[in-house]
Amino acid sequence: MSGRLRTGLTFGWSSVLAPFALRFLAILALILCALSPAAAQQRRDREPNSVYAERRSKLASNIDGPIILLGYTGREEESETYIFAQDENFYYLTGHNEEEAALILLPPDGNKARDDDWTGPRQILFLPPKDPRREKWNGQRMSPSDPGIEQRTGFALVKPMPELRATVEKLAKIYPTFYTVLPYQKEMGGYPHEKETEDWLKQAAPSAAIKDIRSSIADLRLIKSPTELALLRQAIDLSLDAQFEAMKMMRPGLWEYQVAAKMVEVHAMGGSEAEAYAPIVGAGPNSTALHYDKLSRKMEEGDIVVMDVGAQYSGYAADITRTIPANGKFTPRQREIYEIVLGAQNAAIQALKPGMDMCHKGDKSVYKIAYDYINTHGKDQHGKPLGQYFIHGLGHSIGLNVHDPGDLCRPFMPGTVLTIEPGIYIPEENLGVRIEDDLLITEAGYELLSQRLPRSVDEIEKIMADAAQRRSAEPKQ
Ligand SMILES: [Mn+2]
Repeated sequence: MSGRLRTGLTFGWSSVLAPFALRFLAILALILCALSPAAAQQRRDREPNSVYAERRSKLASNIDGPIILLGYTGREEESETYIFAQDENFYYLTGHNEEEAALILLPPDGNKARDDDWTGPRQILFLPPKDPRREKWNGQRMSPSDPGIEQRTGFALVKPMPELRATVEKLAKIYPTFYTVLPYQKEMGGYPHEKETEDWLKQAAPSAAIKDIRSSIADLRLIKSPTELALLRQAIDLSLDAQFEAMKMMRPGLWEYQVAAKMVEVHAMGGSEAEAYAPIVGAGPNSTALHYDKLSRKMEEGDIVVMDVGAQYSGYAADITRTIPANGKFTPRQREIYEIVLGAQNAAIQALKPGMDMCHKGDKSVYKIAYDYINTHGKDQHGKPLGQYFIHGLGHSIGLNVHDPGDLCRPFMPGTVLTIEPGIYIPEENLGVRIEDDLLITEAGYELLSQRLPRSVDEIEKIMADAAQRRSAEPKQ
């Protein structure tokens, strides 16, 4: 989008600027590019420092060696439009969203293998030294020499990045085991960032065994804190606002990208820093492609439109889908399929409570409840049951990632936030329907966080009809 914007600006300026000035601007842009590969955008909000500190203590409480984590550098991507977003696990433990940082967490004093003279703080944050030249381009960054940096970051000790290596070398003389987030796709070599961290650690502490801390962090991330929940509610609220706007504007003749653009605008104007994922607006045949993101079709009379679009707010992702008719009125067949998906969603939602799961088998599975509902209601054009057209899982955790880490077969626990999103996709009928809502598991059962956005055929048709009436009453431009 900003690529297009930039082109527009250049055209506008070319009429008033002499060519040499344009060349100067181009060179300036190149310099800018080289100096600031990524923009760091301040998140609107974050949790209190005490919450991050508590998480760190919990994580370090039952291990026998230091945890070393490196944040992203901001050089993960060279595109000019890239907006820096911290590595999720690093962010989860620090709330720190700036380039180049590292974290050392030491286990409680009693857990060390050898006696030593380590008497300093057991949670250390490393930040880049102050660089006034770079700050002229990128704005202020936190640095270890800032007055009050400890209170600001919530760490008892903040050291300059260049001291990280010596600190790790010193710790390697005390602890035989180190922990970090190891690459988990072993066969593919893992993500570059995690592989780089592992390689760096192997060099800095060659004698140490390196163990994976990923699943322990994932376990913590599964249960949301009250402040995380508040951020998730904001992301969900903005996403619901956007869905309402999409329902109101929807009509044949619009392009998929226009609907997506309106939804992104609603998110951004409401304070969302980024989309939780690439917007999916798929009409007609595109409704049957699960992650359709080309957005290139002009909506036609009779099209059904799947809109799977979610905002991110202060790092937290919503994930909401509604499926509506382009012209405001479901056909009988669209309505039939829609109501089967809705019935399956309601059946699964009503069964949500601690102890149930989303496994594909077993008698605690809400996936099975949704699947069985779909498979025993309605038929395809050949008289076959519809289960074969429900081709994805029933849902997933959301949080810092739209697909937050979490084992689907693990029993639900209070504090988990997840999606319930059954779907039926019949390509030969150009008919795809998905309905996706976000829910919190509570002690008593669940809370439907996206309650405010209607799901029934009648309510959707009413919203669309009212909006169409208002549109026709407006004076034509
Ligand atoms: Mn989803």
